[in-house]
Formats: sequence, C-alpha cells, structure tokens
Amino acid sequence: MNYRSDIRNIAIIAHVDHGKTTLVDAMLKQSRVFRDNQKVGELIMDQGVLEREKGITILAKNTAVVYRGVKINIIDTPGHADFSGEVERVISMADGCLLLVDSIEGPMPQTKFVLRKALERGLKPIVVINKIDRQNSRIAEVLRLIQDLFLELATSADQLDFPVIYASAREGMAVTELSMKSKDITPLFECILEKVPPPQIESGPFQMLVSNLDYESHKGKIAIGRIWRGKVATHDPVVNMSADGSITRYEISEVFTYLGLKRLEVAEAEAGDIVAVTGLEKVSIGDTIANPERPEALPRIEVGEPTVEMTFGVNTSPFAGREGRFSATRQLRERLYKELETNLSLRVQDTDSPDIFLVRGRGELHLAILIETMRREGYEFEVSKPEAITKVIDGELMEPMEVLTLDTKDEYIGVLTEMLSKRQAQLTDMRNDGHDNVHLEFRVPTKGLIGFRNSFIPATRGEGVMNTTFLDYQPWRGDIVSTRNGALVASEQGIAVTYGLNNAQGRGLTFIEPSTPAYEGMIVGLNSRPQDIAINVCKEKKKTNVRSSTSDIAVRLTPPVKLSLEQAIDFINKDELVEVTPENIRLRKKLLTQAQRLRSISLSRRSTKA
Ligand SMILES: Nc1nc2c(ncn2[C@@H]2O[C@H](COP(=O)(O)OP(=O)(O)OP(=O)(O)O)[C@@H](O)[C@H]2O)c(=O)[nH]1
Ligand SMILES: [Mg+2]
Repeated sequence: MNYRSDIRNIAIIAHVDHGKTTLVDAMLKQSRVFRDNQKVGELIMDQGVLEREKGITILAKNTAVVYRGVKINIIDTPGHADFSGEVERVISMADGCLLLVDSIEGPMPQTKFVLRKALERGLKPIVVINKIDRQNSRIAEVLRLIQDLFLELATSADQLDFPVIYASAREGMAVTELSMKSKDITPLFECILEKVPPPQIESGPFQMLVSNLDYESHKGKIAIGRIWRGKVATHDPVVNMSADGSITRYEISEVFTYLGLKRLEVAEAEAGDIVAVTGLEKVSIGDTIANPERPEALPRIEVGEPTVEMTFGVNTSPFAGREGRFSATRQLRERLYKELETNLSLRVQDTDSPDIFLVRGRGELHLAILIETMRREGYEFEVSKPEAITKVIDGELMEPMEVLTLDTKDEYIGVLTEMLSKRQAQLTDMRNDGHDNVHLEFRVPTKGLIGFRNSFIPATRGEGVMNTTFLDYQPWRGDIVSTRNGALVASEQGIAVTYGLNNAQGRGLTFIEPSTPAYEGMIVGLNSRPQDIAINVCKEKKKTNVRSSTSDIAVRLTPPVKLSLEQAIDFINKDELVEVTPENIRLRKKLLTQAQRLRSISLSRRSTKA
C-alpha cells in the first residue's frame, strides 16, 4: 500500500445548523481562493435556490483548498435528517471527518446518526466544538457528552482518542486549547494535516466509485467520485459497471479536480483524489468506472430505506393544464424516474392507476423539496397525504419509529406532552437548564410526526426547535385518530367574492382571497366543527338598486390563512389532495362533488356495519 501525502479527503458532518457550511466558508476564505475585492457573502456552498431560501444544505457538495502544499478535498453535507441519504453516500469519498457540535446544543440525534455512519466506515474523526463565541456556551459539558457518544458508538478502541478543536466558524477562528488565542483557523488546518490519514492507494488499472452526479447542458452527465486505483486521463477508454451487472464502454471526455468553487480541468488525475469526469452517457450513483482491462466493481453504496410515502398523480382538477408547462402522465413519470439517478434514498413505483405514482422518501421535507423543485421547473400535479411506510417482518406488521427532540420553554411542557401522547409518543428524556429552557426527547412512530411541525410552531409561539431522526421498526400500534376539523369546501365553480367568503368566515377560517378562482370540491377553509361543509364562496349578494360591488366593500374580511406547501401537505386528510402548479397550491377533496362524497360516506358506513 502507498499513500498520497499531498492530499487529505474530509467530510464535514453534524446535526442541522451546527455550522458546517459556515466552516467551509471560513476554510475557503482563509485559503484565499477569492480575489481580495471579491464579494462572496455567507454560506457560499449553499448555491441551490431552495438552499438559499431555506438557509439549509440539501445536497452534499465538493470543494477543495490547498494548505501548505496539501490539497484538502472537502465534502459539505446536509444536517437535516431527511437528507441523511446524502451523507451516507458521500462519506465513502473521505478518510476523515470533522464532526461539528454546537457549543450550546451539544450532541443531537443527527450528530449521533452521522457519527455512527462515519465510524462504521472507519473515518478518522476530528471533533470541532463550534460557535464558542456564543454566550451561555457550555463547552466542558458538551465535550463530556461527546465523549459519552463516542463510548457508545466506537467500533474500536483507537476511535476513542479523537482530537478536539474549538472554533467559531462565523468569526473564522479555531484553537486547540481554549486558553489559546488565534486570528484564524490555522490550528484546524494543521490538525487535519496531522490527524486525517492521507489516502491509501493501490497501484494498478483505473477504478473509481461514482458517489455523486451533476449535469451541464453542453457537457452532459458529470460523474463525481474518488479514484481508488490507478489514474485517469482525457480520451482514456473505460467501462461503466452498473447495478444490473451490465458493462458499457465509453471514452473519457474531460477530467476535473476541485479547487475552491471551481472545477479545474486537468490532463490526468491519480488515485486518492476526488474527480469529476464526463463522457459517460449512462452512469448512476454507485456505479464503478474502470479500466476495460480489469473491470472490477467496488461495493455499491447502500443508503437507509425511506420511511414516508405519498402519491404523485397527474392533475385531475378542473383547472388542470392551465398553469403548468408539463402536465402529461409521460412527463410526470419521466421526471420522477429521472430523480432516482441522483436522489439515492428516494423510490418511485408505478401503481395500478397509470396516472398515479407512489413516491417514497426519508421524510416529509425530503418529499416537499422534490415537489417544490418540480413545481419551479414548470410541472403541475397532485399529491396525497404523506404516510409512514409499514412493513411485514416475520409475519408481524411493523412501523418506523423516530427520536423526536424538542427544545423550548418550560411553560410549554404540558401542552406538548398532551399533543404528543395523542400521537403515540413516549417521553424518554427531559432536561432543564435552570433558566426556563427545557430539552425533551420522545420516541414516536413516524405516522405520529406527520403534520406535527404545523402544530408545534403555534403551540410554542415560535419559541421552539424540533428535530427528528429515524430509529428503527417496531410493531404497529394502531391508527392515530385525526384531530383536524372538517373542511370548508367550495360548492360551485367561479370566482370567490367577498360576500361568499364572508359567509364562509361565519363557519371557520378561510384560505383564499376574494377574486381567487375556485372549483367545486376545492377546499377553501377550515370548519370550526368536525364535519366538512360545502359553501358557495362565489355567491354574490342579492342585487339591489345599489351595485353589489360597492356594498361588498363595506364587508370587512379577516385576512385568509395562507398555507405553505409543507403546511398544505400536512393539512390534508386521506380523502384530500394538494394540487401543485408553478403558480398555485390548492387543496381539494379527492371526490369533487358533494353527491360523490355523500355516497362514499354512506358506502363506508354500510361496510363498517356489515
Ligand atoms: N454565533 C455563531 N453562529 C454560527 C457559527 N457558525 C455558524 N453559525 C450560524 O449558524 C447558522 C447555521 O449555519 P450553517 O453553516 O448554515 O449550518 P449547517 O450545519 O451548514 O446547516 P445545514 O447544512 O442546514 O445542516 C447560521 O445562521 C450561521 O451564521 C459560529 O461559529 N458562531
Ligand atoms: Mg450546511
């Protein structure tokens, strides 16, 4: 075995918001990959539109810096549990990792999840206690909790001996001892050079594992991964070895390595480095690209199973085809199946109905991001309520369980535990900090978490943070009774008017403004009682001599409640759908006419009696 002492490959892993992307900013800034006058801003690597809007990392990304002649390939990963499939697939490129932990929050469920994955892969971790600039940071206690976590998860004794760095990613500062002073993150770079093992390389013909894919219109597919053996140059003949065992010949068009925010075209690259290559028309994540003389496949990347499913169907509302550029079955189907090439923890399945597809993901957010992305690309379609995926194991029905952590104020403990016990959650831990703050941990079935975020935020008046991580499969505990009230359902097609909406507001909350087009069966609000009621929101006041528009103005409507996409998905029941178009998010009953709905209710009553 040989080593490449001129390279280090590291992944940055942590719980959501502990500062991974900010630390990458600091590393990029310090290694001067920018011109002195270049304005680069913050969270430089989060370039996706949705990443910028939501301030979170969704896709894992590569970058690299050079420090003292050594190239450090850096992989930034998302911290949100819904995107943990991303973490699992990219850490195979690294030899070491920076495990970031917030100096106040300490280790969180996702810290444990990603550390377990990293240790299983044999990565050498460096612990970075971040945000030490924050007031009330509890560094010593956090370090003790991290030690406990390593004791629990280490697979060998040498993993217990991890280096620790204290940092403020935001201020671009890192030290090895708290008493030390430092103006920059040099101690972190030094620690990486010293502690992360340089990549081991095998001599022999070229072999690379594809861990990520990108696409550029004039280059086509770009396969990203680590070279495990040999080297690769432009025009090299290679074979791609795919999951079904098929082997296809290609010629490499271009080879790139990473530096700063750019991919740098190079003539050739060697084992140990992370590269991007073009010229392979059909390549998927997990494939091995190899020299045709010795095609040997590397182990494929396994990622955890999805836990939540919903259907994506062709839009069947009366407004179908009006607002989207792509609305046909074929277009929807192609788009969903294409997503599988890069979205490793997603599954798509045809159903008995040719217009409906079953889509499975890691969580509601995972699916919501896909919906939002497709909507912005011009697709229109309808989606059903997300549901937990059950499995039969040894003849027993099992369901996914998650760990839920809540950080909030003492005063909300009562409301939250009551809300959660209805969702079959069990309190497993409760810690007060003596300043009215409380940390709660629950075990809860995935089905009980669906829609919980929507009630958590108002219940704690926004003073709370919640997080979830998949735990395991456990025996099914029975259905959860829905506690949502009935819907206010439009009874006619037309344009909603103030008079009609005012009537609806006499019954409950409304979701739409006057002059919004509505159709029969569209949900326009939430009833204050358990049953659905049909209401004509397009109904004008009886015409008198005075023109109705002027008398309408006298009525003061309460502003409507506007549901976001995620809220809409959480809101709907099993007999309802969300209609998603580039311009609108509408809620609807599956059965649009009241006659159809009444018939289905009486049919289901009859069948339960029988
Ligand atoms: N006070 C303080 N805030 C920080 C520090 N590092 C990051 N933050 C803030 O923490 C928030 C989250 O930072 P990110 O870098 O986006 O965190 P992340 O781990 O990449 O988040 P995800 O990718 O979504 O998991 C941002 O508002 C940062 O400005 C730090 O050292 N000190
Ligand atoms: Mg990030």
